Amino acid sequence: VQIHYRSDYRPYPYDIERVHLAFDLAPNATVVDTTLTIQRKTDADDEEPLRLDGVDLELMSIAIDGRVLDESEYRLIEDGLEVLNPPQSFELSTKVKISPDTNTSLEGLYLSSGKYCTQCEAEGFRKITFYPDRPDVMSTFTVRIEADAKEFPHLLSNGNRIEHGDLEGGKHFAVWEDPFKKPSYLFALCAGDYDLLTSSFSTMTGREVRLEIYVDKGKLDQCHHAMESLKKAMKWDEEVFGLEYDLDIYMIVAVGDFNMGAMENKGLNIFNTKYVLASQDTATDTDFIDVEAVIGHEYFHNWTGNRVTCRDWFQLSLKEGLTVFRDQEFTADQTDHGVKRIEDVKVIRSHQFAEDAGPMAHPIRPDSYIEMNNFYTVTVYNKGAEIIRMYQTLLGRDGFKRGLDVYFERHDGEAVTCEDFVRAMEDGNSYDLKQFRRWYSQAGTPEVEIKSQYDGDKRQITFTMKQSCPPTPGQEDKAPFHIPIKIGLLDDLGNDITLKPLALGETDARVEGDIVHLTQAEQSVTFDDVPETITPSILREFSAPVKLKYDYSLKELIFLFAHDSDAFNRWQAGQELFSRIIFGLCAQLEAGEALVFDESLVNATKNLLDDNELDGQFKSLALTIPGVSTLIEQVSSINIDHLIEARNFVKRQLAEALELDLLLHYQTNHHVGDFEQDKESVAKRALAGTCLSYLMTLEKEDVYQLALKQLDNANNMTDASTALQLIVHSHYDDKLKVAEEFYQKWQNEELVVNKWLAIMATDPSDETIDRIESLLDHPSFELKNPNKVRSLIGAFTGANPAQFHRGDGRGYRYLARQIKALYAVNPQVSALLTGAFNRWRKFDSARQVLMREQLEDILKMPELSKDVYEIASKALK
Ligand code: BAL
Ligand code: ZN
Repeated sequence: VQIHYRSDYRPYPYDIERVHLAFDLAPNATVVDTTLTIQRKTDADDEEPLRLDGVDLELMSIAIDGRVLDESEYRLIEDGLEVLNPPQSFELSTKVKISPDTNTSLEGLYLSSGKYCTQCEAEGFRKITFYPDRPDVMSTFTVRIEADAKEFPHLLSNGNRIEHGDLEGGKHFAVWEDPFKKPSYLFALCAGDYDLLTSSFSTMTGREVRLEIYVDKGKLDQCHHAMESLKKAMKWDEEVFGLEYDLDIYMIVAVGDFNMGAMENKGLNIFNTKYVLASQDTATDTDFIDVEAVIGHEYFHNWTGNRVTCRDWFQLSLKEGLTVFRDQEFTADQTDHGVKRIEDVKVIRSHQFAEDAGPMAHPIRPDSYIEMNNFYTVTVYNKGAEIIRMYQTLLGRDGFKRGLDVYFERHDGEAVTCEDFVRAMEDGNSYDLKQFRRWYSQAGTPEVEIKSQYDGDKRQITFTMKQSCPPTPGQEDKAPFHIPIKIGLLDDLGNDITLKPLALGETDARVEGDIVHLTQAEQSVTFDDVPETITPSILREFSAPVKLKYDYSLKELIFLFAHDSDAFNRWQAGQELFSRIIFGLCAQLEAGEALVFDESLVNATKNLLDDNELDGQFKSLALTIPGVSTLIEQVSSINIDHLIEARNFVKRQLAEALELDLLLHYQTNHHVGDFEQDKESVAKRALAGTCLSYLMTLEKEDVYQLALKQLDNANNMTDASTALQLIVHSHYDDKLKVAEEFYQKWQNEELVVNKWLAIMATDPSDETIDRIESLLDHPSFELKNPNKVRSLIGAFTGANPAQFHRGDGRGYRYLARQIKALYAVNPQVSALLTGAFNRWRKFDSARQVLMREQLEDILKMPELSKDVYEIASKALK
């Protein structure tokens, strides 16, 4: 296998000035005619052949300036083609044949439900034609598409349609021209018979932009939310960052078979249906927010990704970290900043911390890869967004904006590096980010240990802070990071006191406002004029992606849970209470003792429930016990059986102690009647669902009846799917009958069926594996469809710890069988599944053996895809 290294970067020796593509679409024999206008760069070696990438292409002809090449003038190489001794400046024409119908990888050009679509990021364009398929080669594209007029009335590509017309034999054509230079990964083509929703947006300079959303026939009524979201995103980017859209048309096409969530192709976004379609009946409140976020994300890429793109794929976080940060801010502005921050940090702590501590750990700017598709990770995306957020923390909102202005002024139309971004931030603010750059080069989650000491005579509190970062593959020792720690001090009434930092000596950390700058391995900071009863609130807003260790007393946690003005830390205090109690119970189980419940949670939870000032969404989050995957990352090794038992015990004990309160809050928040989707109604549904989920642990008939009633009477998918999940995951006798009725009702709504699959797969009961074995042959399932694989198999491995980690290894064997069935069909998605084994070293030795065996077995498979090979082999290293 070939390993690609960041340090190997060399500029491409040729400029591709223009690209002309002509597609004659046919399922098994699409012909792609390509003409490239090529100029060797002045500093390039003229002996060097012209190398083009190409995979699964059947070359039909090749010519230079109209003269057909003979076989001595070019050669086909592995995954490409070389033209030997090309002239200085020339037109290269190639004609290739491809087969979209048999392309199950969903990279390149493929058919989805009888419609053509493309996915070119990262390296899919090479499956369409021979081309330097790398992001630093930018060119202007003209695309001609020809197909049967009846079957494919819409023929779409990037930019503006400049020509169209009918052809003989019932065919028609369209020609598209994209005036903006772009790399091949932003190329897109769609052809099919869609329903179309149109609208328009008037930009800040008064230009009218036509907006179009193309979906499968019959789904038009599910596109209105996506359209409104697009308009909101366009407006938001103008208002917050002064960024305006640049073409006259913006198109979105929704497809059911898609590896990613969506793709930001210039002027022609292609979306997974999951992030376009939403209606009250079929989509949950979370789905509505996700659609808005992903529509925003892809739209924001137009500037952060398309206008300024990446030099090479090691720089992926340049566009993804930045664009995730932008979509997070967008959602926060549409919903609630505190709640959104909590949701985002949950992803970091459950998934990204796990990646950082496992065999695939990599810096947000990786140094090497075997398969680039394996690096569309929570580290590159979400930790990347945390790094961008820290610029805003360090430089302030205005400073961050100044840095971005410099970035766009300097690099519009260019393919650049993370280093270029850091420099723009530095130059826009005269701020030294030398040490901050380590966030780009060092992998792993830093640990910050803080101790406090109060001096009653001086009325001063001193914090000593130590940072360290565990070794990660290829990186034994880490240098200290620049870590901004947002801090608050609460007086005995829970009010924030004014911070008065003292500059005492060399080892003191710099403080600006409420940000302490931890830059050395060990530093301290002292605050003056502090009453003895102070409670510190550290790492507010999760101001840096680190693990904080501070020895809070139980009393302090309860106090913060009740009073912290920082929503994130208020929630965090509750989460820490839960964690402590759960790990305490694990210790009791380890010692063979009977479980004793710590009552300290009961009052704290009751007070939270009864707090009328608090938002229901926040309450719901605060009442949710940390998930198993988050808890696992808090300790070095885990007895999974004990962990699950302890976690369930806490939930049930709380439900018993607070039964009447939970019931009351369920009843006051669960709403029957007209459906509303304002913030308050969404919050009420969330809180009602959480209360009901506690009550269900009591296994009482009247609670089962409540859930059944909620399901039967639901006029929205949030209430329906919450109730269904609670019933299916319970011991209710007729749960399978209920599940079957739900399926029958929704069998023609693919996205709802996918929810049903996930609910079936995450049932913690012992029969689940039998059921999900047979679901593989159920009409609702299709191995070729990534959404279905993620719903059934992905949900099982990621959200059913009790059954995936069964002691008899059946969960592991189930997963391995699916990986083996899938790697040749869809390498990208099977690699994603393989990642579920990444944390195998955390478990007890018996499970370690069971998981290792499966990984070893997978590696023995013939012609294993390099995607899966990379994940499995690194896991075993
Ligand atoms: N660029 C791949 C999909 C996304 O991050 O928007
Ligand atoms: Zn993106």
